[in-house]
Amino acid sequence: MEDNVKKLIQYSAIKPTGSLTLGSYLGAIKNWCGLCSEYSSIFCIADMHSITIRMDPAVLRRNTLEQLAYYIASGLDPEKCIFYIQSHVHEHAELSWVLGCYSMFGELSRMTQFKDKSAKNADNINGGLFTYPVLMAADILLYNTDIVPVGEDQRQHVELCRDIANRFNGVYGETFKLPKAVLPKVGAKVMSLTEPDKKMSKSDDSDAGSILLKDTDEVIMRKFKRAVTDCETCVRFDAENKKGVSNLMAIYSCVTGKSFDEIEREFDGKGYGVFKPAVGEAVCDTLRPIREEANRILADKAYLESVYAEGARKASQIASRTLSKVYKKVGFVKKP
Ligand code: AQP
Repeated sequence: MEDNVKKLIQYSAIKPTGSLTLGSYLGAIKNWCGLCSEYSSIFCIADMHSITIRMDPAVLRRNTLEQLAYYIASGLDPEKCIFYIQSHVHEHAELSWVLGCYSMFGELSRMTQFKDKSAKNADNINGGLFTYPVLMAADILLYNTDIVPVGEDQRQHVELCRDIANRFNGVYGETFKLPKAVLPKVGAKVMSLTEPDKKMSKSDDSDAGSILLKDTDEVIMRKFKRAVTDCETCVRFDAENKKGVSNLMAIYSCVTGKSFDEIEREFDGKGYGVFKPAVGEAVCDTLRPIREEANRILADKAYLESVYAEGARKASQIASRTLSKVYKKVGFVKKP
């Protein structure tokens, strides 16, 4: 990180609620990789965010390590980026409490994800689900973040983070930088293959609509062959009326770099029987090397531990400076 000191900072996180999907990769991780040379980079595995839904502790532990392995296997370099596990840096919880006192009930109630998750987990609408965006604001603000590369679904939370930071700065003077959400041009919202009205998510009850980064080629091909399309047979981008096909085109465009026009020409007159397996193969070619590298990294537990231990040390250094500044501003007496 030494030679990155003067660069702007990119910060992002994913919660290990399940296995990473093609959505997490195209909407977030791939974008992170592209920005790494330009930005000083900090990436978190947000395990604290994960317990807003009920998680089996063993599964959460496994997902956390698996996620770190996939970050590295996707091309993010631990020598150049900071990777850490959120619960290893206690400042997140502490800043979250302070920021909660500058977050309004009304604005938190308006968060789309809170409404969606409440509907999905009607028997467990807990306080953590409600204050999730406050913890996310703390995550971002602790690291003097300039940009937050996220998918479309997280844009609203980054906007709220700016509002909270602005409010705090208004009361106590310039304390937090105001971060900006950065979204990929294509792939900002990858939809489910079986229900193209719904976002592809890691915590879906059924994984038929989601491509997991750890899926084998065979499973990926099967899922694409079964992807929902429409009763026409032409490969044409129309996000309103041809949701399934447009989603497949967006995926194909992301993994091949081809424009929608090029894709339409490539599959002109060929029908979905040719198009769907072609998308599947292109995705297999992208994910195979990542999966193989992640499996290799996962087998080396000592290496993984050294990465997240070093990451926690570096992250804590930055986070503790921000928290001390905040504690001083609000009037807490300095601990001797
Ligand atoms: N389908 C998607 N298309 C584009 N981007 C996506 N992201 C997630 N799914 C898609 C982006 O990846 C990051 C994941 O962050 P997260 O796991 O903390 O939040 P999430 O958006 O709630 O992701 P999931 O997969 O839907 O998780 P669950 O099922 O646990 O709620 C974010 O940048 C997100 O935008």
